[in-house]
Formats: sequence, C-alpha cells, structure tokens
Amino acid sequence: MRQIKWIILAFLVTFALQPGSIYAAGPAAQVGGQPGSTVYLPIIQNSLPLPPSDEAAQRITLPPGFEIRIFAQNLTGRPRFMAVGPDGQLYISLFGSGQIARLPDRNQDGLADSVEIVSSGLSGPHGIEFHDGWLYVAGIGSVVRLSGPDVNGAFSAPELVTNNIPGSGGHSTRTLHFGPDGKLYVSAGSSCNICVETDPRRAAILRFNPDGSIPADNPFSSDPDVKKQAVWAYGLRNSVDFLWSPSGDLWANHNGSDGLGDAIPPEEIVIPVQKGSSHGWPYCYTPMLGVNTSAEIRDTRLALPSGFTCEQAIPAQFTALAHSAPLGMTLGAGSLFPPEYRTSLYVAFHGSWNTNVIANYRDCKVERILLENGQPIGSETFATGWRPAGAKCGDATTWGRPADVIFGLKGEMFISDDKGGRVYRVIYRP
Ligand SMILES: [Ca+2]
Ligand SMILES: [Ca+2]
Ligand SMILES: [Ca+2]
Repeated sequence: MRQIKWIILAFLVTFALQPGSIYAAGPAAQVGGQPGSTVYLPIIQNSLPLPPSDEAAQRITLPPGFEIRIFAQNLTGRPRFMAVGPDGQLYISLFGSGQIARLPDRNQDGLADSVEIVSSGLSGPHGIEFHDGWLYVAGIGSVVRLSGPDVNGAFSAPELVTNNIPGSGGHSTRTLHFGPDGKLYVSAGSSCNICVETDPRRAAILRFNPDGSIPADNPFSSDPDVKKQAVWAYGLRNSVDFLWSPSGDLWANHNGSDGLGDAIPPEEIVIPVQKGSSHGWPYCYTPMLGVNTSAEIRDTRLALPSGFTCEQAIPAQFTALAHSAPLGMTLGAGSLFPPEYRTSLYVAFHGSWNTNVIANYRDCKVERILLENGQPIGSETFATGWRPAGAKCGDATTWGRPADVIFGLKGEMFISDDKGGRVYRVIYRP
C-alpha cells in the first residue's frame, strides 16, 4: 500500500514538473482496491519562483496573470540572441564585446546568479545554438563552434565551421539555427538599404552541413560560384530571425527598407521561406498589413531584372507596421503559459528610429502573433513599457529595447534587451 502511494506520488511529481501541469489538492482515487482507503495527496503545483518586485515589474505591462522581473542586468557589449544549453542554463551573445555569456540560475530563485563569460575574442557573435555537443556561433564573416560545456562548464576554443558567409558592411548580425533536417541555416542581411547585391549570400538564408560543407540538395549546389552554392533562399533584406512552424515550415521575418515613408513597406513577420526562391527584396514587398492574401507589389526604385515579376516572389503571410524592426522570435510551445498562449508566436520588436510623425514611432515591445491551425490570424502587444510616451525607442530616455525572446526549459520566457543591457524573465502566475 505505502509503495503504491509513493509510486502515484512520484508519478504526479513527475508530471507536475512538466510544463503546464498543475495539480490541485484533493482526494485521490481509491488505491489498492481497499474500499474507503482514500489517499490524500499533497498540493503539487508547478509554481516557478517569482523574485520581489523590481523596476521591470513597475514599468512593463503584460496581460493579466503574467509577471516580469529583471533576470540579469548590467550586461555590457549589447546582449542579443539567447540559447538554452544542455546544462539548462541561459546563454547569450554579447555582439559588441565579442563574447558569449552564461547566465546561470543554479539556486533556482528566478535571478541569474552571475555573468560567466564562456568565450571571448569572437567577431560580432550574434546567433547562437547548441547542437550535437557544440555551441555554434554566427559572427561577422564566419560560423564557429565550441565544444561544451564540459563537467566544469568550460568550452573549447572556437573552431571554424565556415567562412562562406558575408562579412561586415551594412547589416552585420548573423543568425543561425539547425533545421529539422539537421542542416545549419544562417541568415545574412543586405549590405545596403536598397540595392542590387553583388554577393549572392547577402539578403539571404544560407544552408550548410553541420561541418560547414555544402549539402548536395541545396538549390544552387552545382553553381560555379561557391558563394551561391550556400544560398537556400533570397530576397530577404534582413531576416534577423527564423524558425520552423508547428507544421515544420521555415518561417523568417524580414526588416523592410527605408525611404518610402512611415507606412510602407510593412514589416514581413511570417514569411514562408521557399527553397531557391526570391522573397521580393529589393524589387517587391508584401503590401497588406496583418494577414496578407496578396502577391508582392513593386518597389519602383529599382528596375525589375529581366524575366522577373513580383508574382514570382514569395509573399509574407503576416506583416506588422512599417519600421517595427522585428528581431528575435519564438513559438510558445513548451512554455508554461496558459494553453492559448502556447500556440502563439512571440516576436521582439526593436522599435523605430526612422519614422517621422510621432504617432508613427513604433514601440519597442514583444508582440504576440496569434496562430490558428498553425497559421497567423492576428496580433496583439504582449509586453510593452520600455519607452516614455512619444519617445523614439533609440532615445536616451528609453529604458530598453527587446532584441530576442525565447523560452527556458522550465517554461519561462526570457527577453533580452540590447539597449538596457538586461535579460528579463516572464512567468505566468494567476
Ligand atoms: Ca539565482
Ligand atoms: Ca518580401
Ligand atoms: Ca528565435
């Protein structure tokens, strides 16, 4: 009897530790076939720690039931993209200082214990991801990887994976992710606001084997130009982040061009990336705000190449206000948010610096894109409050700017802030 109780208890504890499982107290079912032997189990709630109220809690507005706290602060060197390591700890790239930091929470109080620099001397590290015992880092001009962490938390020196990606100039952040096919995808933005690129790897998503070689099934793998061999998809002015949708499709965002006023082109938030295809830039853009059902239309500043029309470009399925500056994004699956929030897409908006009318200053915030049957149907603000009313997000008065958003292993959300030098942690606690 006692043994059975413990088995049931262990079962409930196990499941209570899974994201989203909340068990209230109450009489358990009869155990052991003995009439009347009701077993009362303890209250087991999957409640994540909530540190005391702080400046983030006071400034940032979230939907009811959500709580935000500063997880780490005084991060120098422009903290940008994050990844969760095999040790369960949070890692972040410090783009400006050439470093990767670990922000461990070993005592599990919801606050980073310290800032541990695990690698230095990197060239503009931005996108980071763990894969197969390695930490891959996308920097300016190369992807490198470090083995680790070892039992002491240490990493090897970086080794080159590939330098077949664009270097500095123009958009310089590089983002990488491994696809469900086990391949390494790297996005590289354009060298300019609007121009015809001479390097085919610009304004593109590239694809490599994990060792940096070119997969045979890349669309241009037999092209005489080794640079073009790496290209998976193009016409993506600056896809700062991308991911795979619930149905396994590659979705990228894209920061549109400047110079057409405050309202156009809309920022392309969900682009269903197609192998070997153009996604429009610099000739075309997705016209509709929100859910888009139209083909791309002309940006008439450049003449179309011979034989190319905007109907051939893959349009975005969902857009946001021009100059919102979508950066990191993630799906809510695996979060410890309420079920309706787990089927959403979350995007860090850096906010605008280049709109003219105050009413058009785009907010620096985290946007929630609502998905239905795996497709975007609308959006709403999830987290806001980093700037005073009427301020530009780059102004000195602005407290911060979200750069990336991911979920940790316990189902909590982390938001990086490359202006305020912070990482925030968001949990749901009704
Ligand atoms: Ca801690
Ligand atoms: Ca486009
Ligand atoms: Ca992401």
